Amino acid sequence: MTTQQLISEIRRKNSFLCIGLDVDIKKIPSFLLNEEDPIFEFNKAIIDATHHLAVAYKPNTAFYEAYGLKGWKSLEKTIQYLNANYPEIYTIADAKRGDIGNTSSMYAKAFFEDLGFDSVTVAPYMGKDSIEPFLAFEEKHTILLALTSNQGAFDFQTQKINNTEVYKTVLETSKSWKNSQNLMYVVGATKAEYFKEIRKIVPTSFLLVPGVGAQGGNLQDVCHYGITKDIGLLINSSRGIIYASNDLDFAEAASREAKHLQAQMEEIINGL
Ligand code: NUP
Repeated sequence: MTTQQLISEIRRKNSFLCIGLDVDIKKIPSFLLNEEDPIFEFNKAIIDATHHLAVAYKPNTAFYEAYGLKGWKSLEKTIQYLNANYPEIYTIADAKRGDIGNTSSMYAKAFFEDLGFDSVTVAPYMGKDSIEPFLAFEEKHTILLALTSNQGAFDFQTQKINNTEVYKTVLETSKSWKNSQNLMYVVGATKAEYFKEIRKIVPTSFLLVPGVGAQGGNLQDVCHYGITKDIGLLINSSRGIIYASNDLDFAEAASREAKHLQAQMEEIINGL
């Protein structure tokens, strides 16, 4: 999906919500455990109940890899279900890959060609040649970790090298890479005070913003400096939406939580 198509979908739905499909078998309703593929059935129900409120879904691959071959199958079925039934929805594989070029090209093939995701998250620290194989897929987006939502972001990302914070160097340097128009960046919602500085370096790039909901990040604070004239934000919530209930009403409860965030987004868009 192109950036323009994503922007059109955001406008059509008045939403820049991304729902995180981080499925923990211990947290899903117990009646689903009788199904042959409980994780897929859970995702399918969540997607069917929320697709009109969200523009993107983001399975974090860890939650699938943890269950081995079976988990990978659930991931494959989930992306196939999204692509077949809701092709207008943007998909993100939150896999945080990146390796020497030869290996990165196989990661890119896995997520873009084999699974058919629109984008994948990538760690920037192995540098340009580790990211180029992802950027070589011109119709896909590569989402670089810039300033993450966790406490550990202060260990390296905000430290200065040559008087510049490492996350700023990541943003600035990556802009010179081939096909850099297809880069997006991860910036945690818990770091709202950094968005002003970040927008000075990447004024129009899309930012994937996790950390709203369970991690305590605030939507309004992020939008204050983060939003652009084309919105430029995908705000992710995983646990805050998908585990709103673990009873028979789990999908409706997820939809209620998604609606709550979408309504706030609509208000913000209308106020621009
Ligand atoms: O900086 C990041 N913070 C973060 O939480 C980068 C991420 N990719 N994530 C992921 O976003 C995290 O691994 C999880 O999949 C999701 C946040 O989930 P939740 O806190 O909304 O449940």
